[in-house]
Amino acid sequence: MGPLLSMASAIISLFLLSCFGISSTEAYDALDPIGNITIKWDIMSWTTDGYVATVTIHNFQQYRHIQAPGWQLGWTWAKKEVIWSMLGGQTTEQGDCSRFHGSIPHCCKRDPTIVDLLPGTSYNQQTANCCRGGVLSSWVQDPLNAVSAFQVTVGLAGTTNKTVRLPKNFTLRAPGPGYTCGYPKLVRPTRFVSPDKRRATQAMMTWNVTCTYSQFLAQKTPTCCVSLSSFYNDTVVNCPPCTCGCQHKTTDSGSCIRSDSPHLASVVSHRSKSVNTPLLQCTSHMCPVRVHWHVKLNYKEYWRVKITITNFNYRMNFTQWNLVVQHPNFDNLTQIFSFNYKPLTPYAGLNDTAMLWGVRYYNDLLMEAGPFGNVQSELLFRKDKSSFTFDKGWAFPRRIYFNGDDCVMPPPDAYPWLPNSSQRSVTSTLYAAAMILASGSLLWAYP
Ligand SMILES: *[C@@H]1O[C@H](CO)[C@@H](O)[C@H](O)[C@H]1NC(C)=O
Ligand SMILES: *[C@@H]1O[C@H](CO)[C@@H](O)[C@H](O)[C@H]1NC(C)=O
Ligand SMILES: *[C@@H]1O[C@H](CO)[C@@H](O)[C@H](O)[C@H]1NC(C)=O
Ligand SMILES: *[C@@H]1O[C@H](CO)[C@@H](O)[C@H](O)[C@H]1NC(C)=O
Ligand SMILES: *[C@@H]1O[C@H](CO)[C@@H](O)[C@H](O)[C@H]1NC(C)=O
Ligand SMILES: *[C@@H]1O[C@H](CO)[C@@H](O)[C@H](O)[C@H]1NC(C)=O
Ligand SMILES: *[C@@H]1O[C@H](CO)[C@@H](O)[C@H](O)[C@H]1NC(C)=O
Ligand SMILES: *[C@@H]1O[C@H](CO)[C@@H](O)[C@H](O)[C@H]1NC(C)=O
Ligand SMILES: CC(=O)N[C@H]1CO[C@H](CO)[C@@H](O)[C@@H]1O
Repeated sequence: MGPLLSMASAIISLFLLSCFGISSTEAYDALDPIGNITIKWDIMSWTTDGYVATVTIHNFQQYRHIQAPGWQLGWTWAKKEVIWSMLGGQTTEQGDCSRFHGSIPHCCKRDPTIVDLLPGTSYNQQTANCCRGGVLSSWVQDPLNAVSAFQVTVGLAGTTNKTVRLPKNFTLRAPGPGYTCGYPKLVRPTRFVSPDKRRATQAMMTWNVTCTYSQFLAQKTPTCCVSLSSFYNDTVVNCPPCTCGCQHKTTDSGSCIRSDSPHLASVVSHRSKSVNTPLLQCTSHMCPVRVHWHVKLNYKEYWRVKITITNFNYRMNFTQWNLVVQHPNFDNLTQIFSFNYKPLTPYAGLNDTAMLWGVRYYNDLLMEAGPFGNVQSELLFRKDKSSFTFDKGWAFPRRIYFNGDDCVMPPPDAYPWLPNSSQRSVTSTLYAAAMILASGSLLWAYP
């Protein structure tokens, strides 16, 4: 069964490559082909030695978000510009301002790094869309919070649209690597329409910078894996061993703690170490996150899947997590329980990909490892007689992303089999059919 699946995906990739002329080394995501983060600079007014600009970060990515501790934006000034003051954001370092007397700039570095302010910042330090600790929601989950903004007052800069030099070398960290930003491009000055729509103003000058994400740049090791099971076979196919690392090492990278360890409570509550170093529960795969796909029930017209996402990191809560799942039956998804759902249709006519995420205040927080460190949902699919089968691993997902990162699947030849599907004999096929019918009729009796 394995070769068929991988052949199909190879053919699809080839098709995408030839149709869209994409090289696989580029930062390109087939499921979100135009996804990007756009940084827009609007010069709102001129000052005696520079300008005041509003910088807006729009997350146009369907499912990739930036969670705490938030984004970090950097650039290199073209000349000797300084930042006199900021609202709604701050630079991480002031740099050397020793040449200034009297008023001291907020930042004198040639390559400043900006971070968002924290929630609860006093009103006189705020701007619209600031002060969320650098958290940017994904476009699909929460477009209102997919934007972040701050204001900079720039000095020793040009004071007309002919003399301003655009900053160079934009960098966006989330806060780790992964994003690559292009050159700033002058665009038509932004128009701002007043809330009552009776007056429009416009920026003096506007430029855009587009940043795209590449998982390849972001990290070397995977962070998520997929395990599989089904009602028709007792075997639970676990994540491949050592998917995200191997335990047993004494080094920090392979360290983990057993969930039954007597020291667990004290190690977990001991938070003196950087909050960002994961503390993993020991597993054979050592992934911080596992997605389990269980083919649960078979009805006459429908079939049912249970998805469980488990967090194995004792030091991480995932807020606003999301899942992207590819399976050919998503075009006939009938019902989904306790998760939000939106079809992703990157290509016209292809409706096999779904984005799933938690329900606000119910399960949008995937808690740290432990008894509450999981979220689950069930999906009900309507069978399309022309394609539906439990054979050849068809009922399992083709691809899963957690928070935009690819989850490693078990090899297709390890998928749970239909009983005796290896021997293509009439009896085994009949047996399989009978078993499926039997379970179907049983389930119909279920209320
Ligand atoms: C960035 O995303 C926006 C919104 O989807 C899209 O209009 C724009 O063309 C994208 N930019 C690039 C350079 O892909
Ligand atoms: C510049 O970015 C804004 C959003 O930040 C977008 O609405 C606008 O279309 C972009 N302009 C161009 C020419 O890409
Ligand atoms: C600069 O301003 C002039 C008019 O004041 C305008 O014609 C020109 O398009 C502007 N250039 C840019 C890059 O915005
Ligand atoms: C661009 O920024 C990166 C990282 O901040 C730095 O390593 C690189 O030297 C910079 N390039 C230029 C031309 O300033
Ligand atoms: C996760 O959230 C819970 C409840 O809000 C909190 O008690 C716990 O300290 C958080 N854990 C981490 C690692 O932030
Ligand atoms: C994709 O399938 C879902 C579930 O059947 C349906 O609700 C949605 O309208 C479809 N979308 C498109 C673009 O066909
Ligand atoms: C499944 O969805 C496709 C495309 O939306 C539709 O043509 C087909 O009739 C559906 N099948 C069933 C059994 O509902
Ligand atoms: C269940 O699937 C496994 C492959 O994961 C296979 O080795 C085993 O024989 C199957 N069990 C039955 C009863 O078919
Ligand atoms: C249920 C069933 O038919 N099981 C058979 C599967 O095939 C093996 C031999 O490969 C038989 O021993 C089982 O009885």
